[in-house]
Amino acid sequence: MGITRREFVAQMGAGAAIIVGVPTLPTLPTPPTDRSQKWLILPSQPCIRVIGVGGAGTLVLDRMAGIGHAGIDLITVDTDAQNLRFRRAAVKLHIGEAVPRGLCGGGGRVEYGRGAAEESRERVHAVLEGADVVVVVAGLGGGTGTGAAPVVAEVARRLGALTLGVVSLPFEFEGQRRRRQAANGVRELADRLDTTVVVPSRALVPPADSNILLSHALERVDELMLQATQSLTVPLVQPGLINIGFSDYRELFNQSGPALVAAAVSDGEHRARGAAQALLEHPVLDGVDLRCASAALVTIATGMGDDDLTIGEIDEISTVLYDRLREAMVVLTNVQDPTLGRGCRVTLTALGLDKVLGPDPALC
Ligand SMILES: Nc1nc2c(ncn2[C@@H]2O[C@H](COP(=O)(O)OP(=O)(O)OP(=O)(O)O)[C@@H](O)[C@H]2O)c(=O)[nH]1
Ligand SMILES: [Mg+2]
Repeated sequence: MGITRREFVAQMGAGAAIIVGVPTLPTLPTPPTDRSQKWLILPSQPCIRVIGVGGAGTLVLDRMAGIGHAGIDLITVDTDAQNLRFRRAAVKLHIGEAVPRGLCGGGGRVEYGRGAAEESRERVHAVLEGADVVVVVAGLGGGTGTGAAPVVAEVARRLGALTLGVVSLPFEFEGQRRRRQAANGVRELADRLDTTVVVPSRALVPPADSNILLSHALERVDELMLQATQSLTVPLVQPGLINIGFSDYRELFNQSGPALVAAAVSDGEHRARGAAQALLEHPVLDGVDLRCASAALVTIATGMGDDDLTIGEIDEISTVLYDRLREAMVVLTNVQDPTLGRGCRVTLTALGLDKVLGPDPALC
């Protein structure tokens, strides 16, 4: 049996715990048969679970946990028990205990990550059961994320969840072996995910920027993976005035294939147009013909959400972006992000980019 929302909330309240077995779950009460009793019918909200796999995936989830989005369940999965110990997600799943080297990660070996996830399939199943949407987050190139993420995606898909991925590709300097492993990983994931958002790390550090510290470069990757994960999930749990219903959402992401994400922030008088224009200059979109996108999700975030976004600003953003997206089906959403103050952030997830990214991801 899977984990209910109630159990997630209980886990959060009690502080995070490493799950070592399939949990026993509380059973929900049956509806009253006596007509004198009344049930309060609340609009049902889809169950969204974000699952970070391996070192990079679990770090991105830490950032999400720091923001604290109500209604999104966070799960971290790793072969590295030490890493899990420091992560903040409500549910932590240590995989591969029975595989030799069980406590300290996969050491870059994809077979190890895959074997660990296979051995723990039942527990992965238990933490994902009941989810309507599963977002798998991982840095590709290493052992655990690359090996285990496809197994996690397969479990989620078999459970009938809309299964999305946010994955990073390695930097150039990480070497050919990691890049090859990542390229294989993307191919394996593509067969199991409805939509795979790819974050090409090396595009985030253009040659002119080579003096950047490694830690800052990694932060850029973390940040874009976070924006991607948020834009796939937050509009569903925090509806703004420009809303997306679950059926539209499902249609948008169902078997949409490879995707790219870019985000930009601007403030001042023309913050909306400024953010949209900066977004199109994002290095990830350099050389990408957005006319190839079959669809796109545009998320507009402002400090006060609905109380802080004008029709004129929405118009400005759509005018700038529609010009580049042309025929794509575009869905607009807006969310609140108090950290933006008076600023405005626009995030674009361009879907169906088979011609740009597959089948051999040239960006690896
Ligand atoms: N965004 C981000 N990416 C990282 C970070 N560290 C490593 N990566 C990227 O993610 C890839 C996989 O690294 P990890 O996630 O550490 O590896 P793992 O999946 O835990 O695999 P093993 O440790 O080998 O079992 C690397 O090749 C890097 O490209 C980080 O701090 N942030
Ligand atoms: Mg690791």
